[in-house]
Amino acid sequence: MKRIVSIQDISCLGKCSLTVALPIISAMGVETCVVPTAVLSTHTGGFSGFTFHDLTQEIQPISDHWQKEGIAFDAIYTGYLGSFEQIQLVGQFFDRFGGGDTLVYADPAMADNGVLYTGFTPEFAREMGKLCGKADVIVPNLTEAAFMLGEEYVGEEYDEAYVHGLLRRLTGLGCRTAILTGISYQPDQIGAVAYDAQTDTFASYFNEKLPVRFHGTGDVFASACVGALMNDQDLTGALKIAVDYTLESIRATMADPKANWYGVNFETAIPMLVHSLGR
Ligand code: PXL
Repeated sequence: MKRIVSIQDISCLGKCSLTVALPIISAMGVETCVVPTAVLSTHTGGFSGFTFHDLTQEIQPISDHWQKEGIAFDAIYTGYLGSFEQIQLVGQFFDRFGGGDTLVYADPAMADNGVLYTGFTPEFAREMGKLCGKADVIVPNLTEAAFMLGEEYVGEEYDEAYVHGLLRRLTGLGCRTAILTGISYQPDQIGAVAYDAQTDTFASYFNEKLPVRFHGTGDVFASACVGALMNDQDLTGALKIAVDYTLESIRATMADPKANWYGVNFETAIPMLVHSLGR
């Protein structure tokens, strides 16, 4: 069995970060270890008055212990990080546990729809860009990509040439592969486009675009995608599994009269995800 470690916060309620990564990656047959970087009562997208307990001081002791125990990981998956110091410590974690066959996979979860999440600055985004440069694979959306590169966010108006250029610039940060999520060239289609700088090849996969927007879909996509890569899917196969699963989670949310506003029903779509791995 393969083993991933996911480094991001735990939002106790809100269906994002670790409460999404743990069940999804585990369901895909991969051991999922965690380094919780903070405990929040909820995510920051739409709730007010949330609590935030910082766990920065735990990152180093946890990794010290694991190093003593001789633990190794098949992948390191980072998501939402709360401070410059956390970015620096996670970079050190890459130095310790990355290298060799370990896939370093970074989701710079910090922005959407042209705006940074509560508490983040353009300087923080540039620092996250440096961390992404140390990764093998990164999974930003268009907003995160623009902020990391210090470019203007283009909104909904872009074409394939722009996306391909952006992907090349993202790999210019230093990572081998960049995957852009939430790409839509046609009103009724949405998906992901990837670029592998080592082979100079693009991959893409699209499916139906529903006229809704939900919080947490980026985390659902990122978790399913790294889980698929750990199941030996190639880039195109991983994009397909992750896009289809995200769509199915959105469909399940729309079909549920008691759905929560703060996250998607990724839970009831898990059987479909496992099935898509050929199980
Ligand atoms: O979904 C990304 C995410 C993770 N963690 C926290 C967040 C968000 C997005 O808003 O607020 C705490």
